[in-house]
Amino acid sequence: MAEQESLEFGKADFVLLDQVTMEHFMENLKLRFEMGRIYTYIGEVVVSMNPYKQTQLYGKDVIEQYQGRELYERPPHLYAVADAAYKAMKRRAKDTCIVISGESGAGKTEASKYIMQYIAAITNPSQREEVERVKNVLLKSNCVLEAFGNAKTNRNDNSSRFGKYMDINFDFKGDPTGGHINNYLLEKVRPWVPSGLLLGASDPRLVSLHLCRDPAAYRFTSEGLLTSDQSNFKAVADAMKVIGFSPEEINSVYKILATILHLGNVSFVTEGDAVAIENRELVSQLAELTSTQPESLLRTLLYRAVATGGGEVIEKGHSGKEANYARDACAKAIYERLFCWIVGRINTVIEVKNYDARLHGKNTVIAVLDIYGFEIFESNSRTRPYPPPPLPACTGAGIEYFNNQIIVDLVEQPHKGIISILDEACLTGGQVTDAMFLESMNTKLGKHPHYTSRKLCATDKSMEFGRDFRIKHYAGNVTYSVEGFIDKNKDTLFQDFKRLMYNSTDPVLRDMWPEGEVSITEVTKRPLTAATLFKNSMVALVENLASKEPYYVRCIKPNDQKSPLLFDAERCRHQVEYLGLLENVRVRRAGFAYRQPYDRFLLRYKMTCEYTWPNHLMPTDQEATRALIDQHGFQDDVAYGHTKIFIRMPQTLFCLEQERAQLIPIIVLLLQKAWRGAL
Ligand code: AD9
Ligand code: MG
Repeated sequence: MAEQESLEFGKADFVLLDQVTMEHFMENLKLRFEMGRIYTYIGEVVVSMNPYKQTQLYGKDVIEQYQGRELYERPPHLYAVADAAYKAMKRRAKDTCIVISGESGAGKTEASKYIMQYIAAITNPSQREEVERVKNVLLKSNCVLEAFGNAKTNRNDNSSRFGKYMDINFDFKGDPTGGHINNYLLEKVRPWVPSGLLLGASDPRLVSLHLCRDPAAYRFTSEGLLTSDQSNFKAVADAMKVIGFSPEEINSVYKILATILHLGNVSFVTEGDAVAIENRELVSQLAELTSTQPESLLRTLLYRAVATGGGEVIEKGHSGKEANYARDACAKAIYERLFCWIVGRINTVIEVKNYDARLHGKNTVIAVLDIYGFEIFESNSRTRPYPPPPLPACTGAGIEYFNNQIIVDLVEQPHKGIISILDEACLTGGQVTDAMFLESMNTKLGKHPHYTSRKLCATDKSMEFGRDFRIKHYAGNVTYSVEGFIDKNKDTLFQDFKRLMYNSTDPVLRDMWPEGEVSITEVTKRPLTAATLFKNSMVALVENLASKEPYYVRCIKPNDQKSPLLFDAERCRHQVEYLGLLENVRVRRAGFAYRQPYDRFLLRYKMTCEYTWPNHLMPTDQEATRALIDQHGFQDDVAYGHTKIFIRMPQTLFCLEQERAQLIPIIVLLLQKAWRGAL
């Protein structure tokens, strides 16, 4: 019997709830979680609970159960959504995207990997060599990107510090021919050096990198924020080889990682007005690792070149504070650019080459988006004052949509929005502080209905500090701290440093700093600020997604203890609220949740109706479908399209499924009898 019928597992689709209330929703979510049913539908949306334990849900046998099936024919699963996206792409030549959302630790990255594994498993039945190569690179790329881009946080031991958007391209046979990865918002509060990658290396390699095996010896690794351990050193090195990184490139990557670690340990002493480097031996090691001149490196750490109005260039010494700041900014920049270089390098290996659409038909795409969650509880000082995506909101019986435009405007309207105010503060020159930025927001946005701050609302004790401001998002209030906004937005990196890196004789390092070519007197145009770059990348992402048929996975974290047993009702309820899941259910119930081509519908259910079994004699499949639906009395729950039947409630499908399941053994028996009679 299909899982849907078994009440002990709760409702497999929230659309089937007796009443659409938070209480009913939560009851069903809890019951299913406790029964190990981590996936539940809302129509075609998958709600996924992080089980925090290994399950038997992803074996080869399970993959086979979902391949080529319709969504509701099997218990809810990520594989069903992956298959639906794949079918849409293959049968209808639609570009599709699977959007995976949820907060940190909710299971987005795991879900994206299962989806990719599913697609890899069901494609290339004829084992074409080139397709196998592409699939292998796509799968291995996860391992490399995670090693370089994930970190241990208190919310997730393997937290992605970057959002990942991956396109997988398919040929007319439905086999992967290539792909493209975009990464967003790499976390740069500090460089996360995957020291396991280094410290698991062989002794000779460590010696050549001037490293010791003890993470505590390095400022950037001493606080235990690492995910990569020694055991995955080899896995990552192997993955890089499979992807096609040359031994020289891998060598450069190690040297660059070592550079970041050593750079973090450079310390400064102030002697009168002058600033000097305390541990000078590091300078020559750094010069060796970066293939640059020690004198140039030393100067870059202590001075910056400034262009005067007359086109001359003078050198200005850093203060102690500036030197510390510049050192960390450089380390972060190296880390970020290394990561982007790795992504770019993977892209060159998987990019679709020589695809001739005239010969092979349209090149279609499935995109998978895993972008890290909206961290609603944390005081959030990232330059990321972004609203969650627009979600439908409901009032009474009618359905209205919350117009998120007001929040979007608050954040990004030219001249008036938060980003503009931030950019303006950063570009005025002189000593601008976070407090001045907050003051400026208070003046300009004080009357905005979705903005408030501690200063504007002094009685509100939930905003702890004077530096807090708050945006009233659709999903709820989010308090941000302005601390660090200015620095992060300026992303100050001195041109001297870029030039030094560009002049390195290490080709990888040089590749990472193309703008280092520009001389100091030519640098007149201000670079775009971090917030503006981020906004632009989000606009491009949204435009891209809008051109594709979307499928959604909403991930929920059951508790903060990473426990497989605990359903923390309060935490779950909160996520259900801000993911807008109840509204999703209402929208689904009001509309037609399921659609299926007539021929496929008949193939599956024709045995349930005397007019269609074994074959119908009507002029069209549509008429035969009507006869079947009428016989069951489901007329009110369906609509008829040109090529498809539209069904509102999953209940209708489940009834048909149930009847089919009861009839099949009888039909098999009859066939066996007939067969024996014929012998
Ligand atoms: V973050 O925004 O990158 O910080 P994610 O990506 O949402 O976060 P992730 O997928 O990394 O979370 O999941 C966190 C941990 O939960 C994993 O490391 C697993 O230990 C655990 N997890 C998540 N999904 C599953 C699953 N389907 N089966 C078993 C899971 N364990
Ligand atoms: Mg993740």
